[in-house]
Amino acid sequence: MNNMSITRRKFLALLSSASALPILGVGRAEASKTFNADVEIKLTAKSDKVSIFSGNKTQVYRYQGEVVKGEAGTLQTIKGSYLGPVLRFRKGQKVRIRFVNQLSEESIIHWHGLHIPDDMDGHPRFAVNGGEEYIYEFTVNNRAGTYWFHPHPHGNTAHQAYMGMAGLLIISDREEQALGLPSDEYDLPIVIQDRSFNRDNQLQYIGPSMMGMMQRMTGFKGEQIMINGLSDNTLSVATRPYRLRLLNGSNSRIYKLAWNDDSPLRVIATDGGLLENPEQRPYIMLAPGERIELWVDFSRYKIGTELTLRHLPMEESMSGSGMMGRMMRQSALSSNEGFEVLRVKVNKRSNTRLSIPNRLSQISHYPSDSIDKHRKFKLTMDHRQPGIDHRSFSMTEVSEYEVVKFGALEIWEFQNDVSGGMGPMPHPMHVHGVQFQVIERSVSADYEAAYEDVQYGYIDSGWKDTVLVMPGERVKLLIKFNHYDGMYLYHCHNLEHEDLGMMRNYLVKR
Ligand SMILES: [Cu+2]
Repeated sequence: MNNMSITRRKFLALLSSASALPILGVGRAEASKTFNADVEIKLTAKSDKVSIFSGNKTQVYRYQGEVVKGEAGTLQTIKGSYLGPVLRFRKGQKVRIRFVNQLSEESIIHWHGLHIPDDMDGHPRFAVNGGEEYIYEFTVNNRAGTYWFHPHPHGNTAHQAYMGMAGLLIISDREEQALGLPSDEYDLPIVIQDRSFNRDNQLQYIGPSMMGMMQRMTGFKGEQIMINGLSDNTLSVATRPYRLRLLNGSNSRIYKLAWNDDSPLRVIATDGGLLENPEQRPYIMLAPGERIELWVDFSRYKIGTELTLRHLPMEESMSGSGMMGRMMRQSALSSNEGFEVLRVKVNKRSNTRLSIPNRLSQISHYPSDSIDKHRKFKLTMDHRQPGIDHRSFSMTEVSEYEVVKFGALEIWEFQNDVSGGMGPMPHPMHVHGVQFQVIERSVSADYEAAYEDVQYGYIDSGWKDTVLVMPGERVKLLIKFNHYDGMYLYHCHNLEHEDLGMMRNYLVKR
């Protein structure tokens, strides 16, 4: 634990015992008078009970939302779900979010994918204790797209997210609205998570045992798929086109998704919004933290048709469930055998005919001759210690190699050269504060055969903030650091890896 945060916490504790009132007046615990918010919401993190199954209610942690200022549609609660509300913002809006932590542990919210100042980004150095608040104020700068929010306290992100703390953040803009894509009840979130429950309907997570330590090294894998925080994975649809917004909100499970009738998937957007043109794939890879939007036209199916979106069997080395997973019989859902993720019932007639636009948006491409720096980061799995270049997270530490000049255009290359005794592990790498472009992937000879099984499922043509780096793979990203200066994170989005320290700061300096 770092000195600064202890001091800060002690200070806040002093204040709290003195006044017994909500803490105000420290750092970002107070709303700024000069920031005229268009939208203001309150998000409370608390322990709660939800009826997920019949019988006993399930103890969860969840975000409960409330619109303080703005349209009621800013916030959409999913009935019966443990997930937080869907937040809907428009590009250019000024947003204030009052985060109230009513848990008995520290937490902070990260707005995954957004271009916002570093003290708004939910870095763990800003985590607040139970009973404390954090005020976020930022302008929505991003393009239309499917973003999300989740906790980011160091060492405890995986558990809090697992207990239910996550929600979608959907941004719209004029460019997107002009396309007339399916909207309202035809624009649906599909948050995919795996969870394990005991006989009393309570969530089971990794224990503190030796076995637990090993499970952490591979990442948690659950025994059941939850869609949008509900145990029912069935979607009723009409015979018309839909926009499906998929988020892999799982702690560590990677999905290889395909329709059971072999229809190709038509992808219209990635993490950072719309692609230039729709892309077609036989299957798509979706790693923790990644989003993908699909255009699905159900008009060609007869009423009564049942379809499933399945996870296709994956090579052990690519799924990260490998030897360790088998040894521990970690999960009833075998990544190597495949399973059902989403069931779709076509049961409503609709005469709405829409065709998928050929041209979705304009994506600016950087001139490749103006690259300021090429940084390489090795993803390392030392003895019980996942890291980046053999370094692990330290709250405010930035090495010289991690200082970036504001405005620079850089290549960041993540290298998953398998070494050490833990066996091959995929790592979905997330860089905070930016959207990047994937410009090159290569794979070592040892993994070529297994890689053949996943490589057609990548969508690399759009903006991304999280990229899957498979065992033996090297991925080059093009990133322009021209949004804000300050200290941000880059890390593995396998949440157990992240908590174990596979995370580092980088500093953008003017
Ligand atoms: Cu990882």
